Amino acid sequence: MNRFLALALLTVLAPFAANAQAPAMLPHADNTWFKDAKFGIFVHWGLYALHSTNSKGPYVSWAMHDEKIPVEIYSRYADQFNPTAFDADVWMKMVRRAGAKYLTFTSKHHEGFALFDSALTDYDSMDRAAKRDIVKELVTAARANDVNISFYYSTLDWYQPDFKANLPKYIDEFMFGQVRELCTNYGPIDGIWFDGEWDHPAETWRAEELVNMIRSLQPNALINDRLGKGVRGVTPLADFYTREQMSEIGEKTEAEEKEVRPWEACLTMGIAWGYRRDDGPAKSSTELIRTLVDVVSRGGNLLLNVGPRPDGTVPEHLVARLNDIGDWLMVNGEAIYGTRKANGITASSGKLTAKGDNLYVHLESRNADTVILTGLTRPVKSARLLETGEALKVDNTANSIALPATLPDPVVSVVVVELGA
Ligand code: FHN
Repeated sequence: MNRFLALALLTVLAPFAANAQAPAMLPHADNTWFKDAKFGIFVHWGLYALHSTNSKGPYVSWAMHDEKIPVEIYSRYADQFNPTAFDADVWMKMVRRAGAKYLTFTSKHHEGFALFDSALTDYDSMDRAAKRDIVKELVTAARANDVNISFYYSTLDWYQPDFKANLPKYIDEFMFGQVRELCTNYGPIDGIWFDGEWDHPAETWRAEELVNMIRSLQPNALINDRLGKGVRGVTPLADFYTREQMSEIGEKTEAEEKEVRPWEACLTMGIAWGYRRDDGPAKSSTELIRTLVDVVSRGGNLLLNVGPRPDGTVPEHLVARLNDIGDWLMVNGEAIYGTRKANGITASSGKLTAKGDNLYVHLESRNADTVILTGLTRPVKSARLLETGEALKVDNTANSIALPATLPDPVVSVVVVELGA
């Protein structure tokens, strides 16, 4: 074949050859349940809970790294981790009592210890002291309590020798293998929450193949954006974007403004993600409820973290805060669940959510006699306090709503504004 013809064929066929290599990306999962749920509970639990008794670092789940504990020493915790008081049903009832709709659980954190029965290692909760498949117990309890469940999985692994010695082999055999186990052995799941991605680009992690594998095994599972260095909040592979702690939650991003993807803010109540005996003063229930309202008003979800003790119990001061949030949601959940951003509309005070014909004005305090709405394209039909049902006077010329002398809830009071045709 002469060179000219070969070149011509190559030019014509090259795009097809390239496509033949790149796997056709499977469709994104339906994210409606996630956008409606608004509030989830994050649980960080692993061997680091045991180490917390003498950890000095702010991130106890990083103790092995920060305190330079040799693997052979740290891994001894696997033969001490025996959570006799762990009851998955108690956790799920805690989730529901908080008014949360889903739980995201650390199936394996950076320490490398799997809280599920993995055929790829005996460094897991089934093969060591606990002799339990924690993930399996949580999935069973989640289904029994109508709680959606996602698995956090750290691609970073301080235990597996190949992570340092032969990363491609670790990725191909161990990481892909364990994610496949999580997507195969526990029935339908609602999400995979990757973490620990920051040292390597998405190509190194083979992110497209990984996402495709998950979608082929779990078509309804939502996948987050921690798929490679620098792709958080931008990768089109993800079903939702993540933010972390108050510093990131405060940032308004273009992706948020343009609603490119749903987003989720994960937050600790104290300092550490995992259990830490001296975790310092936890955020108040008021701050947590107001953070939930802020995040939801901007189109996001709040994933609020607890770090259970080594025995499987959750510190009481954290449960108390979850119950306070649940109490507030019992009264005001209509203004949170299933809502969306009130695009194009602003209120003279408070934060807005929208659902159907209603706008919800979330007021932390009463700093004026009225609330004025701008950007409305429909007239205000009526207004009332959500908690008490008290009708509020409406001025349709000014699109203003008169507030009562005192608001019912010192944390956040909600005004329901019904819009006319
Ligand atoms: O290093 C982890 C940390 O322990 C925790 O799991 C958070 C939760 O998003 N993620 C990493 C820090 O960004």
